[in-house]
Amino acid sequence: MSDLTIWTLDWVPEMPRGFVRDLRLRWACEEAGLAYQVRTIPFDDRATNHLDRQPFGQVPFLDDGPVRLFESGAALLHLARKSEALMPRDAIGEAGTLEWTIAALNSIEMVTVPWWFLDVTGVKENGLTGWMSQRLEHVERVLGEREWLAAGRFTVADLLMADVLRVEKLRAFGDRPATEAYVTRVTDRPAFRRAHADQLAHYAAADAARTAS
Ligand SMILES: N[C@@H](CCC(=O)N[C@@H](CS)C(=O)NCC(=O)O)C(=O)O
Repeated sequence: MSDLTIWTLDWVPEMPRGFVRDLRLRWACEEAGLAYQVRTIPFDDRATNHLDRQPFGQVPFLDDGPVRLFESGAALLHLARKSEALMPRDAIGEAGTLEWTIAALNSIEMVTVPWWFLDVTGVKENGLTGWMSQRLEHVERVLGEREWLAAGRFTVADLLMADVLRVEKLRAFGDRPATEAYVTRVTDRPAFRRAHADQLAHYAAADAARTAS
């Protein structure tokens, strides 16, 4: 048995399947060739049934032997320290990977997730659209100039940025050809495809178990 355990929910409705953030950790392990197992907490009562592991009642969280982490970004950086496939070992490449990993979370996802939530509630005027457009245009400019965010190669920063940007509503919003090509390129990687298929299979098996019980 591997020391790495990725924790997620035992079941979710159709809508977030393929997007539950355990996929980020599965994907990183697949890229790095790290063995892992997946364990689950019950979807029912999820807001309070694992607060000792994730203080906001969310998933994913990670065990690496005695090391325990919540927040997908923290778990990804932990995995990146285990494998050069995710983060170069030279100081400049590592710094670029760190800054773009944090940028994906704190400059992009910070606005895209609230924008998406407001959008699905059906608000007539989404007040976050201007702010989000500005951020996405900056990413578009960067990706128009280079293939990867850091170190001239795929890193965990690309994994995270592509995961943030691959949301259908975002892809359908505006016209950003360099970003679209980037998201397609990164999510075409075999490691993403395996992680994505495994998450879908996990929830399909959960459906089957629910039906049987
Ligand atoms: N900042 C957290 C966000 C985690 C998050 O949003 N998790 C979602 C699944 S992708 C969740 O647990 N949702 C259930 C809920 O909030 O009740 C991270 O990146 O780990």
